[in-house]
Amino acid sequence: MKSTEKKENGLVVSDFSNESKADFDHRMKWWRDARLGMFVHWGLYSVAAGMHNGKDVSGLSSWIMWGGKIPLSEYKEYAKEFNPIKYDPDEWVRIAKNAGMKYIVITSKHHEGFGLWDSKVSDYDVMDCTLYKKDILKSLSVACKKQGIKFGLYYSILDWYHPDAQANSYLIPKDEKPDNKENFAQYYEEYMKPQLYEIITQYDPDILWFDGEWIPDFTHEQGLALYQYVRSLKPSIIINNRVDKGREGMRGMNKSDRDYAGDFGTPEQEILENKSTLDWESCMTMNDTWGYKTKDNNWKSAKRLIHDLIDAVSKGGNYLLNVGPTSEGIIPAASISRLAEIGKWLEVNKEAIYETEPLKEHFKENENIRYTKKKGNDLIYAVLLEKPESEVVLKYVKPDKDSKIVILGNDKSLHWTYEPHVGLKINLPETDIAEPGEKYSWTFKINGKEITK
Ligand code: FHN
Repeated sequence: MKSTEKKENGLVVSDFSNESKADFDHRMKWWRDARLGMFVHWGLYSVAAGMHNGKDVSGLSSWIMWGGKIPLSEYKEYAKEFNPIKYDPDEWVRIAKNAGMKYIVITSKHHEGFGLWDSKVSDYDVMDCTLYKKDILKSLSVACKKQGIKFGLYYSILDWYHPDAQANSYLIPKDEKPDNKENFAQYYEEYMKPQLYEIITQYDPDILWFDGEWIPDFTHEQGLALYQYVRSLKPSIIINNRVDKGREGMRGMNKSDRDYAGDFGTPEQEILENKSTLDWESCMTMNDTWGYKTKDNNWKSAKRLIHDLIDAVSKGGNYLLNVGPTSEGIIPAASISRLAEIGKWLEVNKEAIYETEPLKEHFKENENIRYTKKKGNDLIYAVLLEKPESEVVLKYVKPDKDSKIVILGNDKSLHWTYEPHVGLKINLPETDIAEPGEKYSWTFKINGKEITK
């Protein structure tokens, strides 16, 4: 074994800290090109759906055990009602693909501690305590592979079920919390890592999306070791920065006080204000909550979702858009209709999103214009978020001499002029560009170069 390796329960755990930039870029390539994924929050909280004992519980539906101060003995009863007879993994993957999503990340185990697979180290899972008794992760993994989209697993370090992880629980007042590091270390070694071994070796995920890393008992040293452990199980896997302790709140990027493990930052419910030299992915809900919540009908418009995608991609980020299926396994109709709109928009505009990178200096011209650039050539896209007037002036693009400029979805070559002190002036066609349904953007395709300072 190399000096950088050690054996753990028969697994040779390597040290990937010195991965070359070329190897890192190779591993991240599909993920960077993908740009758009589907997040799925599904668990016992989907049965509660924001209510407990007939009363609304405020806050995130995936936090109802905490928000409702529900004792574990009472909360476990929801497992008897978790029976997703309408769950159709092939249909879920079709919905994601039709929306132009290139990967799916599903909660294997959220903070509640309930597993959507048959774990050998736990009886708190879909096989041991529900009527359903089928391996949800397996069927979704198979459906993703069959339909050619990447498969990811979310795993919560925070666990409100396991007795050795309880000191992080809401039930113990802060000043009464015991020093639980020893017990948590046991949970980490004898429960968490075996579960990760199970879900990685059995379902072959392309992404491991950790969460719940903020708890006091979980340490930076454990985070560093956890990254190496997961990469050793599948060297090509991509792991978010919540595997360690670097994340700076909901902005999701790592603090700069030291090196932290993790391949990409995870802004949550927000999009970075500017580009970053690091990889990042904004995870966002379509309404106000992650898990299904009967009374949460505060749905964002398709226009807002599409504009968020454009904004993230213009700054070099990915967009992980969430759905919260019901306990029967149905993705809400309001989510499906928005995903269909996103898919229709991408059918026309996908070349401005997939396999793109930000411009060197300018991701936007003003609040109404975002730029993207095709990787490896001089194709620049100026995406107007609101309907332009009779002409558009772009200050940061100089077209190649004979560049044909079109609006995606219409092959009509537009008249344009370029003067250094004015910029690129594009005349719009008199007649509106016919396109089925609502128009969410006007994407100008330009062969040219960015004008930098
Ligand atoms: O507490 C979780 C929440 O339920 C949800 O899973 C989000 C998604 O990133 N993460 C945590 C909140 O930051």
